[in-house]
Amino acid sequence: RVQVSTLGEAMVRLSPPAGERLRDSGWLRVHVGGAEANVAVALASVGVSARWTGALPDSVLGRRVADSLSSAGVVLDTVRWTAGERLGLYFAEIGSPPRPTSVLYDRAGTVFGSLRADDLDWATVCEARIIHLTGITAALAPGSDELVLRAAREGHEHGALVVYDVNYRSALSSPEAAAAFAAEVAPHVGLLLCRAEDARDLFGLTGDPATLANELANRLAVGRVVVTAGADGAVAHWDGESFAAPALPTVAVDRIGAGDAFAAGVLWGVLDDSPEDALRRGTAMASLAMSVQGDQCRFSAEEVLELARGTGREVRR
Ligand code: KDG
Repeated sequence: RVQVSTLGEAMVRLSPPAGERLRDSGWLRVHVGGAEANVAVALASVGVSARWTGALPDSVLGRRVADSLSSAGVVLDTVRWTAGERLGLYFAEIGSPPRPTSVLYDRAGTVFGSLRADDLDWATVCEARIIHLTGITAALAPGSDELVLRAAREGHEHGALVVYDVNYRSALSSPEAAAAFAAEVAPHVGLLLCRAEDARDLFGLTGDPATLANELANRLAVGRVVVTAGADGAVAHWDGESFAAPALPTVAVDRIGAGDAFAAGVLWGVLDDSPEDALRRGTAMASLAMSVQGDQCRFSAEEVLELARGTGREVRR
């Protein structure tokens, strides 16, 4: 049994070198991404056992994704391998002020989009303390919403804590559809993660992050809600109590995947039953993730905890 089980689409990301634009760069660097896979990699890197479930084409690209995840220690025993289908791709131009990061998806008709609930062995997928799901997966293709709902229901029935990260992507669905799906999955969810801007744009809520967390908990009837507010840190509404942690300073080299690193830190704290550690580890992992290129956060527990504790001492290796 692993500690955390995640389900979602993994993709290859292609991005020009820092300081170059997609429209005219001659080089594209390859990274592996996918929100749920990123969470699994970040957890495995700190020593928390993690499984990623998804679908991969039986091709050099599918194997490249699998190699990248398994090199971090992620368990891949439930992955569905299929011949002749395509892997999702995306192109990312990493911004640098004043130029924002921009993303272009090429993920229509991918192998993950044809994955259906009956293709998976739910007893194995749910053999975990936590099942981590996101709104990205639900919005991928017709039928993907059913897959996420089934995962949440199965996870709940198998006694796992179901974590749902709203993780809204405007390229995949409307705010109304994302809010409606969050309400549909909520009865199975024990911990909801949501960006402050998504709480405002999807659910029409107002106020500071702590108010947003309380309102979301009431609206969706979920006992634990964590709201992230970028440079303003993160807050939690946790079984009726409130907690907060500031964002840690970072030089953002690449912001993609920071939210997944945050989610991994939160899950790690949840496993230790500590909302304070959840927020501190989450903000530490988000800031570390932003300091390196690529979607995945591959820092050791020692590196994360050192930052989370604020010792700030120089590490000599
Ligand atoms: O959070 C990072 C993800 O956005 C990235 O890895 C790609 O899963 C992805 C997505 O759907 O945007």
